[in-house]
Amino acid sequence: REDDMDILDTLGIREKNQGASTGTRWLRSEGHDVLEVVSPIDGRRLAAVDLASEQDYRECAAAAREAFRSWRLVPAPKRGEIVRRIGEALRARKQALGTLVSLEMGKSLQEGLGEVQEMIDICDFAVGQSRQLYGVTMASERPEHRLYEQYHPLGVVGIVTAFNFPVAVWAWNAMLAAICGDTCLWKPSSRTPLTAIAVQHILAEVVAANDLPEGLFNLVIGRGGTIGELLLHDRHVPLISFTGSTRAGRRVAATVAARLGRTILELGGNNAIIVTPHANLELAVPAIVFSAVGTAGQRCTTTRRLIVHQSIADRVTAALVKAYRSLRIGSPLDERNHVGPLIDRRAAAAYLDALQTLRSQGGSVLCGGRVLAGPGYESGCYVEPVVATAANDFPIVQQETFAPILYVIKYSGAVDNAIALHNAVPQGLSSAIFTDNLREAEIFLAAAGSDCGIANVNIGTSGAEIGGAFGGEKETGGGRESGSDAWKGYMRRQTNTINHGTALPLAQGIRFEL
Ligand code: UN1
Repeated sequence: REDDMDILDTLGIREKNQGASTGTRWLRSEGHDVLEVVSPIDGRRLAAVDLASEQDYRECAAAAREAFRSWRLVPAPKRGEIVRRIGEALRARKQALGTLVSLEMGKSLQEGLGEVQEMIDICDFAVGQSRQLYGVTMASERPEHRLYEQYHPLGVVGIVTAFNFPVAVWAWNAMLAAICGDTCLWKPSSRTPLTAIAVQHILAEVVAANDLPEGLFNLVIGRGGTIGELLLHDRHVPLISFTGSTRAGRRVAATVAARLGRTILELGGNNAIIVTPHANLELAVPAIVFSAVGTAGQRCTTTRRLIVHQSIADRVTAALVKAYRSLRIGSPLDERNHVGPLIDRRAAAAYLDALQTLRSQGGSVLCGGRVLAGPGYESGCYVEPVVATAANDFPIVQQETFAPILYVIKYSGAVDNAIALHNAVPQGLSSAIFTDNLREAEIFLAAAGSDCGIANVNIGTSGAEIGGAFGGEKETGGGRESGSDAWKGYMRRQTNTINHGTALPLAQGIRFEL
């Protein structure tokens, strides 16, 4: 407990914290709401935050616009050098920040540290990318003309993140935005404000040490209904990158589209693993368990459906139930535990609701199903991971419940039948197949296979590396973040035609003579 308080102190978290900052400056306006932050581990109060006011938002937004004017002129590799230093600062704080992620959000310490590693990885990626903001040169149809394209900084990027990856998803966006010459306005989840404040303190050191403009990285902690709405409607914010539920994402998409702004949307997933008769179950079973119960089922990439061939369904289910019975549930700071708490009691209530709905729709729970009480579980946020039987078309199975509930669905016949079930949900984030059969694997990856943004073979649905583009189709929103060419989303493309001749030929052979 004292150690935990030391960690807060090391990271600059005080008893009471300001909820808005332009970099090194923390804003203090009058009349704001106070948010008490409680750990889902044991219900203990960690600290308080003064939520940003409308005035604070306006100050941060103005600072972001002003900083953009100079930051866009800094050569991209020099911007990369700053991101490299941010990566160094994160390396130095990995243990403390990873522990705070666990304390505030409740994921296991291993996963908390992994989340900070994901931040460091995207910093490294962005440093390299800063020398590779490539546009291409095309062949002009006109003589003595050159046709090419270039990428320019876009402006202020609004980043709205969720509680489940309170810092990594910010880093995916902000580190790319930074090398692209953009400035950032970050609205973290109001369920995980302290990790955001800790990151802002780390950034402040880099900003101060390198004489960077105030307004490069801005933080505004407030409620969706107020600060979120200001951000969505702000016509000086050309891009909103939003991670959250499909329901909230619809509102974001509509609001930003109405002002013809851009969005990157990372919304709900309803990820499945297909297990065929050709699967190596030694690999499949632990992969399914990690994908389904890791982060207590609160990743957007969590495996929620298992589509298993009927000939092996009983064997796989029995192995899963056995593995689930051996899971240790408890404080995520104790490394012996596999499963920590859900984010809050509301999430635990939603878990119970989903199970009740499942039963009423004809499913049955094979193991788990209780919210735990008693010593170690006083916060009321710990739940037993569930394996349940279900049909793919149950309304509850069509929906994302942010809790460790795995629906086992049987298929018969060829792999095409499994793929048909797999794709028959509204969401399209991540997917996987376990098979050692080449044809099955390739059918799953081909055009008529998985309809998700991520499709894996012989690994689970969660735990993507930062090097690939991350995102999904259908109700997942279509956005791509992190690796590959996701950086292009943070820049504006310009096509340039240059005439170095002495005549004025027109395209399409049009003649226009004066
Ligand atoms: C999320 O759940 O919002 O692929 C992101 C994964 C992590 C990121 C998940 N690297 O599971």
